Amino acid sequence: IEMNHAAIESLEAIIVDLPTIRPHKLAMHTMQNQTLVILRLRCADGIEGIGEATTIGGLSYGNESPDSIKVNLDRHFAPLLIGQDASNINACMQRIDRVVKGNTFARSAVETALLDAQGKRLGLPVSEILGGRVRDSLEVAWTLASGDTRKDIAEGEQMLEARRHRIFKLKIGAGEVNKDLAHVIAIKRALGERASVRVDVNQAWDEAVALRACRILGDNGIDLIEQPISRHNRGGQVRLNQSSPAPIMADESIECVEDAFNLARDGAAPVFALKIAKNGGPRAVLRTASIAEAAGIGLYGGTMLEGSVGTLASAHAFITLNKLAWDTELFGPLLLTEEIVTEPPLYRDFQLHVPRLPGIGLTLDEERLARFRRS
Ligand code: MUC
Ligand code: MG
Repeated sequence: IEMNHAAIESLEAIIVDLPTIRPHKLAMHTMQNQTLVILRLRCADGIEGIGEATTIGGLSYGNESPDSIKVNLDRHFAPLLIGQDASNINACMQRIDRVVKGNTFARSAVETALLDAQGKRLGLPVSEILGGRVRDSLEVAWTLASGDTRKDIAEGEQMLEARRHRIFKLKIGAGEVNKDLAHVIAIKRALGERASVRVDVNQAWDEAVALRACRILGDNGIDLIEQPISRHNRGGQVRLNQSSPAPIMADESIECVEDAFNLARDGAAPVFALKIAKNGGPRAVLRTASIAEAAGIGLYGGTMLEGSVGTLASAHAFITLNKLAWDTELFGPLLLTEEIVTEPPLYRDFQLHVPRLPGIGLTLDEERLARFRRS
């Protein structure tokens, strides 16, 4: 029997609570802080891979919560992986596929940790393990979500001035629709042609409201409308896609790679938000990107507001893509006031710069991790 030098020895899932710079208001939840799940995957060759599974607002966004992610990693994923060869990522992920349904967030943490470990083992960045990067940095949007029009305009102006962001996404849908539209139009008027202004409705409208609202948004210079109606109303998404003057982006509609295929087949959206957590990891999200590319659908690099680990894991996948027509929103670490890695990701001149270091290129700061982990 051949020696398995990279046998997986342990998986440790750690819940981390971090403060945010301000409340972040979404249609279904207002974030007062952010909770990350950090995965440490230790191998017999002394290599440790790290991954992250992070969602928004407990169970208010998706099917997995930080608590369920940790329990499922500990009880269901770990026994499947311990003793397996960490250097064979295909074999490890296929072993999970055979037993585990859904749970793409937890799966993404595992796939990220395996890629990080393999990168460290071979001395290569994750982007190179994924076939090679075609760029070193990504344009990053910022979300204006203070809940206050004047504060949002001031924040947008500050970001333009600091050359940090020139694409802004507004989170609407929680309020009365006419008020929301007035909020968006006021921000677009203030920022004008200096910025791309987009909205994310997080499924809050019904089809009738969306038919009218999308027209008004498009007529007022809004560049992109993200997930205006429920992921369950596929017919409505197809109809809206035919009537809206501004392009519609699918976000919640994609909970797995198969959803992406079905949306593409139905002609439900001309733009897809790519999220590693909703597809099952950096490799899985590239399968959704391939479906989109084959269907002529534009790509956008999305986020679940992950910390540095999930953000750079996403970035390593996105920098391998030929074209991100709608850029990215990989700003998660900038929403947090504290870091749990030694060298935070670098944001400069509207871009996130992706390090050429082995793995995802991050080292956990043990002292900070100990301080912010949930006991
Ligand atoms: C979402 O729905 O896209 C991404 C950016 C942000 O502010 O919220 C998220 C989630
Ligand atoms: Mg969204």
